[in-house]
Amino acid sequence: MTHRRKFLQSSFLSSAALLFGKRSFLQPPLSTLTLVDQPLIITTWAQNIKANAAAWEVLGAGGRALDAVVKGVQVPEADPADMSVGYGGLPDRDGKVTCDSCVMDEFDNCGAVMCLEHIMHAVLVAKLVMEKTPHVQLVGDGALQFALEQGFKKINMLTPQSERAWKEWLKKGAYDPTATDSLLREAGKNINTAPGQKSNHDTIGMIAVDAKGNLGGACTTSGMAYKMHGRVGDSPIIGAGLFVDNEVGAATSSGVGEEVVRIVGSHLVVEMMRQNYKPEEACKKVIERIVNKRKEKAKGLQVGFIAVNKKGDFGGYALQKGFTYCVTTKEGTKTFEAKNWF
Ligand code: SD4
Repeated sequence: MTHRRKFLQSSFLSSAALLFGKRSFLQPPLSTLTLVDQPLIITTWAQNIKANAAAWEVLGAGGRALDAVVKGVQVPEADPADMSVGYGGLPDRDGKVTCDSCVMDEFDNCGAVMCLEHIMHAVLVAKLVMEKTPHVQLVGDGALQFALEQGFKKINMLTPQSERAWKEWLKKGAYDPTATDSLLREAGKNINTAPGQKSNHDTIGMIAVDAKGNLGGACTTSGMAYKMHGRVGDSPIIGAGLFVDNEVGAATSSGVGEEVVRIVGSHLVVEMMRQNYKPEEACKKVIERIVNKRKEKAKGLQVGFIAVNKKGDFGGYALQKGFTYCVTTKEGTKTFEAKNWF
């Protein structure tokens, strides 16, 4: 899919260079500083239109892609009705809500937290890891310690609703992480359904192009329901759950994290776009990689990717039916169902 947009180039390069010249972060080559007059947000799951609306408040006002996505993904993080992201997320098998989150900007700066407990907005902690530490990833107790030092409040992330669902699950306690619950339910399949999980969407991955033509992305989740304590999926891993390359494009994923990590999925999607595949084709190539590697097993898995390139083309592709995404531009928000392999 292509969005018509005007690119205003080179005359702005020197002022852009001045603008960014004082930043301590890494800078992109000047040739990538292209001004685009139509910003765009693309987000996993059609139901995330409220998140897109929040992100658009920043992007539509000329703000930076990174700031927009960080604002947008906080919507499901704070929403107890969303049982796969942040507050009220389904817990691990020990009843602990552990969150994974990462961000990446147009300068290749990135930050992540993994297995973070007790903090509503993991994405804000990930952003501070990027901005205030010499590191990219903080994990578990160390991530929590950093968050508390930064002034975040410790809260109970397990809502009565998610606790009820977990207790229901405990009656059987069987965990076979072959596919994500809601994805397969949407696809009309009955594999690995988590009892009590009402939410019909999963991890939020949001990527955006801003008015300057720069890219940014965020991905945040409470991860696979009833996972082993300490398990980390693809979502907070730069290159797996999210990747941004300001010369090429950005991609993010939802689905069974182990399968995405195995092939460093989002990075691979971006590399496909570097080889001139359009975003949907790039996502399909990477899904094909999973199919080829996992053979029969792939039939019981769900993984979906979305991507956007520097020109504003966007698209998505999934293993199974039911993977949706939403796109916001100045013309409004549209939702799409991705094509699928099986
Ligand atoms: C994970 N990728 O923790 C996440 C879960 C997810 O749709 O996206 N579910 O593996």
